[in-house]
Amino acid sequence: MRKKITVVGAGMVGATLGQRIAERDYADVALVDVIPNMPMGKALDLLEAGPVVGYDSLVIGSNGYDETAGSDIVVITSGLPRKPGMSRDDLLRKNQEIVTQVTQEIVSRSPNSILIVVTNPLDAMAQLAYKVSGFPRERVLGMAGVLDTARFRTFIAQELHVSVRDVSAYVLGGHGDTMVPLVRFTTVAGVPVSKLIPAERLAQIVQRTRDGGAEIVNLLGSGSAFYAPSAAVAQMIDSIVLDKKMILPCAVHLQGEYGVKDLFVGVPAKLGAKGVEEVIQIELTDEERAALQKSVDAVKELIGVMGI
Ligand code: TXD
Repeated sequence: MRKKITVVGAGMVGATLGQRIAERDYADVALVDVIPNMPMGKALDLLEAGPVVGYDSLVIGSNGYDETAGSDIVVITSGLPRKPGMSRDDLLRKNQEIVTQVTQEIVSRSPNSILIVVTNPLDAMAQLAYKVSGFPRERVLGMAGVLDTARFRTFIAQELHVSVRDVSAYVLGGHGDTMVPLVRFTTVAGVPVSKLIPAERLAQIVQRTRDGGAEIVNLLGSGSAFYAPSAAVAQMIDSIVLDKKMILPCAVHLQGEYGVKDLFVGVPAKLGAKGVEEVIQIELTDEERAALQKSVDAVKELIGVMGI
């Protein structure tokens, strides 16, 4: 039987992800949103693209959760954008409410699903979904690292005029400001990037990667990035649905790895049919360890505000 993938939040990331999944033709898709009829409209539009593109994926939209029952994978993108006058903490609490409610609805109908959290602040929302769902850590993860490394890889490929496929990069830590790019493990066709790009220039590229989300927000004028984020989630889903066992940077519940306990932090993880099948541990330098600690502290602070 075809797999079933639910995407909660049929906004920019959610709907684009729905399209990417449908086009892969390996799963049916359910799109859920609170805006009346909107997910039904997007789902029907995607379904009607099937004959032209050549996929048979069934795509359904809903304002409720009955259609999501028995999902194999559920992606949570639902959330609010920050509005004028809203503090970071107000937004955090609002998204806490949304992600809590969504997770409860999902868990009651798809108790064996794998949850992939996308809503920001990413690491804190993943922790919340983990706590609310009661799922084992194998089945709750957050998307951020694949996007951050994709940005890093793009800029390196541009700098060196090489294929993006030849650039592999590692990013640890939280999403955004506290991200820890591991330049030591970043290579171009196997050659360490530090041998190809001068340190000063590399530092600029790292900074641009850190600010990657803001750069897009400023250009768009309203809303935030969605093509690269949805592509990143789709790659994680590929590895799970096709049991590819790719090692991808994801937010994972650490249980002692990297010296961190009971906290979601971005680390390289092996993704397969069971979800997170292994957390890959690499030796860090003191400097990298200190940078990771900053990430850990930032996530802890948000969790403190949420009171979970
Ligand atoms: O790297 C990453 N993790 C990220 C995270 C990359 C890109 C976007 N990132 C975050 O994902 C972003 O900061 C937001 O928190 C989410 C979704 O971003 P998107 O750009 O798709 O936002 P939209 O277009 O506003 O879509 C959110 C949808 C919107 O249609 C709302 O009506 C819906 O979520 N929404 C809900 N759906 C279901 N249930 C509830 N309660 C709900 N509340 C809002």
